[in-house]
Amino acid sequence: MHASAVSSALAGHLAATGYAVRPALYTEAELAALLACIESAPAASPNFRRSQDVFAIRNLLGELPALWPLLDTPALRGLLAELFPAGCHLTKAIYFDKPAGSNWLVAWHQDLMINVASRAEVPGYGPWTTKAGWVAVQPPAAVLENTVTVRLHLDDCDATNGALKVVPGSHRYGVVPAEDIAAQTATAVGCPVPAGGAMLMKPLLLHASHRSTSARPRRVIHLEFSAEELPAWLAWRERRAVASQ
Ligand SMILES: O=C(O)CCC(=O)C(=O)O
Repeated sequence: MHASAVSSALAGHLAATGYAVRPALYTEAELAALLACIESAPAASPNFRRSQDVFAIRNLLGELPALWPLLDTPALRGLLAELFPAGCHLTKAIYFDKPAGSNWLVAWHQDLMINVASRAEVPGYGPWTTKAGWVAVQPPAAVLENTVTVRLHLDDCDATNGALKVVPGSHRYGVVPAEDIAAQTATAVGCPVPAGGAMLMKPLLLHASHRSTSARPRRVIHLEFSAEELPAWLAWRERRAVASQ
């Protein structure tokens, strides 16, 4: 099939349903190198959060700069070129482990906030939150609509170890008031992803995950990419240029 046909198929599927699974984005050897890099992290900064139920590293590429050259493969570049033919940048990177038997469950929600360098009053931006020095704001829907989350799975993931559940098409509902979310979840589906594969997701897609009943971990590198530039006075907290193919 011609590359542009593949491109429009993936972008079209994502536009229609709000999510997609791309298996085998990284090879076993690439996964091993990513895991070795993460495991070598000194874990000394407040951006590391470790408990019995979750291990998370936020500002992942700031904490572990050696990870980006391992992530920035021709396969990732090809995927991003399909999703953003005119180019994009990375806006956020987090690592999450939902360890074996974890009780961490995530309630239904949309990803409404972006991290910015500092607060500035700009029409259309708000509400704001500040937590442990991190400033986040809800941008206009256009910013969220032009963002794709790539969740790279480092382990086989199914319903027993916390695969995301999503409501197909719900990214087209706009911002759903918290009290209306439960009524929208009857058509939810699970999203199993094999190790080395990625789940792609629009931030406005309703999603949730169960606690783990498995003996397997569920390690994920969560990367957000956007084609949107923020208005003057605002800057993405973790912005990183992404080379085109
Ligand atoms: O990884 C999960 O189980 C949930 C993560 C999530 O909901 C999010 O990143 O918004």
